[in-house]
Amino acid sequence: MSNRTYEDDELRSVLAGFGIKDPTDISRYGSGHINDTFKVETGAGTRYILQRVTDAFDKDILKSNILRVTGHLKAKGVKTLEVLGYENPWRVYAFLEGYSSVDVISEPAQAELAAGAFAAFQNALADLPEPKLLPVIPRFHDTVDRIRLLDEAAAADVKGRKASVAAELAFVDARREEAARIVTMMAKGEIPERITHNDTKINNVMMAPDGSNVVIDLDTTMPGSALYDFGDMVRTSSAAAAEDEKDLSKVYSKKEYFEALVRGYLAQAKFLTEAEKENLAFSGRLITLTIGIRFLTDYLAGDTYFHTAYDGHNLVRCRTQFKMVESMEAQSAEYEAIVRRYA
Ligand code: ADP
Ligand code: GN1
Ligand code: MG
Repeated sequence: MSNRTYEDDELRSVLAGFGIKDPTDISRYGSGHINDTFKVETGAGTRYILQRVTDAFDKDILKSNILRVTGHLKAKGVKTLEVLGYENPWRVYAFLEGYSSVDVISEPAQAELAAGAFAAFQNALADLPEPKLLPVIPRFHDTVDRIRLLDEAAAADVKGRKASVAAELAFVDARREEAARIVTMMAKGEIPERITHNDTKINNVMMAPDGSNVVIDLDTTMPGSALYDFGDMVRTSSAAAAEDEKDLSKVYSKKEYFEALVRGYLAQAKFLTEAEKENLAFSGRLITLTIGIRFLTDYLAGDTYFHTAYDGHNLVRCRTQFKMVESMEAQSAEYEAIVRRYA
């Protein structure tokens, strides 16, 4: 998955530094786009997750945030990632035995469970003691700023790809105005800042057969909006197909999954204000547009941020996101009605 390769010796010496001296197998793991993740098997049978964190993050802020967030959750008895060692840029987590994640949902119950898990996560962090968590990446979900970065990448056109994405650039152009809605409301104080996860895609919650779950990928847990968390659930958990499905006829947002998300989220997110509830349905479209813009920007910039498996992968992902946006736009009235029914 990653564009970077590692020698076995390098990984073994990193593990030895963490006191893990008997690895029997070290292999690439999961389908995350950002960090380099390995599953480590040992002679004693204990398994670990070894990760090299991306250079795109402020690593000192990241380490401090992760230790504070996991420490707080653990102290409250909420099952979370167990940090066994952390020496930038490497860290080791206990392997979550008995839990698994999916990339695409296959039944509404999974969507309901994931939404409840992320709402409970936000609840559990609401009383994290001061100081505020710092952003590992500033303006992470700021759609206006993401469009500015897209404009810059298109102007620079370092790979000569701009001409081939005229339709995608026009798609963004047609939505510039609505892209500002949430950032503007937050700046005016009309939508509150909360501690949020900021990367609520479905494979960032691990589930066990008994229905218990663990929210993982805590890298972007920082001040944000609950709407961004809900929106990213809609992007990934209401999708009928994978994020990089090439056959766009298979790509759409499923109403029954959306409804399950709303049900699961509103059952637990009792903290939501009226303004937040009024923007829940819109947030799905907005975040999906934003992530599509980020894939397109990375495509224009030469695929430097997201891991890609083949040439053009980021453009495929962008097109999938924009198809999802269109699907949500077409169902907008029904989605608004679903939210009103549960709110
Ligand atoms: P990225 O930021 O690149 O998405 P993640 O932290 O989400 O990295 O990890 C990538 C994948 O590795 C996850 O989607 C999950 O499948 C798996 N994973 C991560 N942490 C653990 C863990 N502690 N136990 C088991 N699997 C894990
Ligand atoms: C990345 O880390 P991962 O693969 O769970 C990205 C998200 C995007 C997502 C798109 C830190 O998530 O913001 O929505 O890819 N994470 C970061 O699949 O940029
Ligand atoms: Mg992840």
